Amino acid sequence: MTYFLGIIPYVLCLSTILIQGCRANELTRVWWRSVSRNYLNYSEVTNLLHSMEAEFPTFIKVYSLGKSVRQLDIWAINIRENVYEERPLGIPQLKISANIHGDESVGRSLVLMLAVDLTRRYLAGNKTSIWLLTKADIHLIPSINPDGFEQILQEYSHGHQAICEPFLDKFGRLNARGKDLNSNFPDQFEEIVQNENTQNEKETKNIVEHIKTHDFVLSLNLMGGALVAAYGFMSGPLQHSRCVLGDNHSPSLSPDEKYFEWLSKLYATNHKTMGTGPQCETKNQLQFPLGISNGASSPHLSSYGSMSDFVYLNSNCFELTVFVSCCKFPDASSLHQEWLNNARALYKFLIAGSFVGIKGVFTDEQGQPNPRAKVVVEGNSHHVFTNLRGEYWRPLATGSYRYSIVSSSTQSSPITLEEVEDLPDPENEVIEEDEIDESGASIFTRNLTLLLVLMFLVTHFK
Ligand SMILES: *[C@@H]1O[C@H](CO)[C@@H](O)[C@H](O)[C@H]1NC(C)=O
Ligand SMILES: *[C@@H]1O[C@H](CO)[C@@H](O)[C@H](O)[C@H]1NC(C)=O
Ligand SMILES: CC(=O)N[C@H]1CO[C@H](CO)[C@@H](O)[C@@H]1O
Repeated sequence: MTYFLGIIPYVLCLSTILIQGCRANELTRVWWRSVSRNYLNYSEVTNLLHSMEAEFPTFIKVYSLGKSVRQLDIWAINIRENVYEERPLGIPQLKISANIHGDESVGRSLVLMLAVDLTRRYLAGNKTSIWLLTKADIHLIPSINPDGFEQILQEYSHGHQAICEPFLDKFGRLNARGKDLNSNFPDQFEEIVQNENTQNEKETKNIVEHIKTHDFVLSLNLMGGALVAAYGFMSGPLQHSRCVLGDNHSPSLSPDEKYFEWLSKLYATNHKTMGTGPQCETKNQLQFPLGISNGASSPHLSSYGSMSDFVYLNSNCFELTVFVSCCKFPDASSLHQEWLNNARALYKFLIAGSFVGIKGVFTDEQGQPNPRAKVVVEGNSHHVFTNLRGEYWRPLATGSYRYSIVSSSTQSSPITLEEVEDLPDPENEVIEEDEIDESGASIFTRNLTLLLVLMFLVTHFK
């Protein structure tokens, strides 16, 4: 009898843990079903994100970048362990955005699926998810142009009619004032050409402000209408005159072409079909044999005033643009397959972002952070700068590099030789116990084992 009473606390504790675990499981299952089978409209997304935040406030935070022209919020989902606390020193901020053209809808769903997938895997104790949530500060922006998306969703009644002809551009591509947001950023060739379309729109201003107030290291923007990973520059000295639209586009390469090519290949080869050959049949110009291309070199990818060129040239962040589907607005029933096509590539991108080439914290002799110092890699004319906390991240492809940090206020660092290694596989990495958040749900599984062992002991040693 006394023995029986003794196990009651364990049974109660076990059932609490089981019930909590089941609830989390059931919730993520419901969320997954809704994001992977339908195009969610603005209010559905708003509700989904707020329930995710309410259920898992320790690692999900939802915020708005500001409003669109029609007063819809441009939502961002911030995912990181202890997300309510200040970002730990040295943890890079990463960003994945989509739907800058409102009709390019696959990326929007992929970003939502990624948010739910990271959550459910993290709760189930998946090593890659835990690794990412401890080693990176992830910001996901499903829709930069919510007005455009609402418009196309209304036209095509929840995706029951696919819009597959590339570059149809009939509804929803532009924002509510008829502007193309991906041509709305200041461009490096601006002085040569008058661009009346630059930097006027609310959405663009919100994005620029977001970039300036964060320390993003690597970002990915998902577009549609082709199947290719496109790297900068997206504009060249030729494209700006709008009459040049033939095949005479030439590549416009950044000083970091080697890195961008590596990153594009990482995406394309980890995508189910992107890297394996010509994809979109309709037009010859849409065939990219390896699934990668310099943006400016293709008339269908190039863009004057693009977000990705702006990001690279005006912040410490490197941005890749991936066109994720030939069909911009496929039937919603294909969304799950699109996830299967892209999931591995999206995870690889996040791993690449959490493992950036050269990184560190630059301090002066007193150990104070040294902001605005220039990180100079030999043989490369593009520089990143240390931020207010002295942190820096310099994306570089595998190889060895000589670099130094040049500061005007204090002594610069000596030239250092740094080996950039291959990407790690988090599944084989050791995560130190003290890195894992105590309130994190992976504890469910560990304590469950602990409790079962305890119960076994109690029942066998009367
Ligand atoms: C969004 O979807 C919900 C549920 O399907 C529906 O009730 C609501 O009317 C939709 N909102 C708009 C603006 O279409
Ligand atoms: C954890 O999730 C990652 C990313 O989806 C996946 O590649 C990996 O196989 C998962 N690990 C296990 C053990 O299932
Ligand atoms: C309730 C409970 O037993 N919590 C424990 C779960 O496991 C972690 C470490 O594995 C402990 O620190 C908790 O006290």
